Amino acid sequence: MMEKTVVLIKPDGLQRGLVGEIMHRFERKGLKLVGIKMIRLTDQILDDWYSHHKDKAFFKDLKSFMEWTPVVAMLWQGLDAISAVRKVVGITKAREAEAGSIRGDFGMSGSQNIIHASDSMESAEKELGLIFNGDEIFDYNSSMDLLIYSKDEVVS
Ligand code: 3AN
Repeated sequence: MMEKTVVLIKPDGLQRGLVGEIMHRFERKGLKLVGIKMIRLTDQILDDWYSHHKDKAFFKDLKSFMEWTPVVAMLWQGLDAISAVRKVVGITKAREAEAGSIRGDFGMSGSQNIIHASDSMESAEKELGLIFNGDEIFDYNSSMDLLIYSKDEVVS
């Protein structure tokens, strides 16, 4: 299914100068960039964003970490993009993440783990709504589509 997924380059990724490297990986993978902006996350956004973590001991630290600097928010589109992007990102604890993934190649921490990616259709929809306005999401044809997908995949 053609999906959109939300990726955030977290404050540590921005500070470490990994923005270009991370975008390059998604571009080479064949995902299509349909939204991008820099945004400073607020308590209000993060309470909603991480509502599943609100009772965890690390919640307060997680919020202040995410508010440390602006983040780079991106919307990537592709066939089954949510799971494809999660594979490129790697598992939460970066020091155990598979080599070749972003966290596996660039991180050691389970909290300062460089990047966020939506983990389900529901979270992708929720996160998209928290970050992007309708006019910040772009639908366009890319000539790459015909190289990246077969004809029957492109129409699916
Ligand atoms: P992921 O980002 O891999 O989807 P989640 O949704 O379980 O992982 O966690 C969201 C964020 O919360 C993580 N990216 C990380 O920054 C932080 N986090 C998760 N688990 C822990 C933990 N045990 N200790 C500290 N921070 C954590």
